[in-house]
Amino acid sequence: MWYNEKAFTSSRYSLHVMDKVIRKEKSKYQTIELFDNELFGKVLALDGIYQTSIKDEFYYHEMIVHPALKVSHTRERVLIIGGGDLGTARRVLQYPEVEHVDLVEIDENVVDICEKVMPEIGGSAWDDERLYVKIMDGVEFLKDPSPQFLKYNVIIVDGSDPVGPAEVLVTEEFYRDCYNILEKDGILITQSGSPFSMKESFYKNVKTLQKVFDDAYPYFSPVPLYTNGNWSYIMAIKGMDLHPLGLRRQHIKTWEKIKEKCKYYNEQIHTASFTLPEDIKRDLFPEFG
Ligand code: SPD
Repeated sequence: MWYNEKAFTSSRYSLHVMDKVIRKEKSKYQTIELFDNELFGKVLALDGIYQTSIKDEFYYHEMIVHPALKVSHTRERVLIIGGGDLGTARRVLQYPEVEHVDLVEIDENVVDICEKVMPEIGGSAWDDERLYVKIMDGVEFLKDPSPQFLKYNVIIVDGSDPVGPAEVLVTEEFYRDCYNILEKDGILITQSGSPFSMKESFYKNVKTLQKVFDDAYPYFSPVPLYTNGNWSYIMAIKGMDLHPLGLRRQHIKTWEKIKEKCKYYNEQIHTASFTLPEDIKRDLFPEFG
């Protein structure tokens, strides 16, 4: 039996299902499916779209976390929107300077299934006392801060693809709310889909972030589970003192330790990932020539 990804583009990526679909359930928000594949191990799909797998998750999770945490000046407080498998949280919590992480996931069932069926993705994050998992809509969370609400140094938006239900996570209003709860010199990272098959939404996303933030830089990496070549992310910066290729002297020691835990990410990958392909440079950054 083969699983056909229900991609919204005109290409589909099929994966062989070993034995049978391990779990399939409809939550209040989406259809959650888990199956085993020879190459990827356990694979999680939401509404028919692959999200993550045991064997390749490090490509995506290392790239959505380390570029921000490496260049940020301060990293005490981090907000993750989405990311119910805890793969993003696990990487954030590798930094000893991180004191508090709020993870806001809309779908309780995703967290529950991931904890029971693929706990390896979140690893030690499941028991880390610095992590606070809140089951609620990320958009609502930003609108209704608690009285003790403190601002964040880094926000990571680890949602589904920026089309359909997750479209609210790429609006100007959502990004303004994010900007307002970031500290000065704060960083937001979002995954922004395939720069090839989701080009239109990717371009729009970059432009919206450039408008709301003081600067925004796309970057790229391969994710074997995701279709159509490279995957894109955007780093948006509040304030004028940060640059995606910077590393503060006081963070060098931490970085040396983090590096040992990575399987994909390193300094060279970091620098190379911000290199713009010619078409994107021409379309989005013509001033760079
Ligand atoms: N094409 C699917 C992109 C999904 C991105 N988010 C995945 C969540 C993994 N933590």
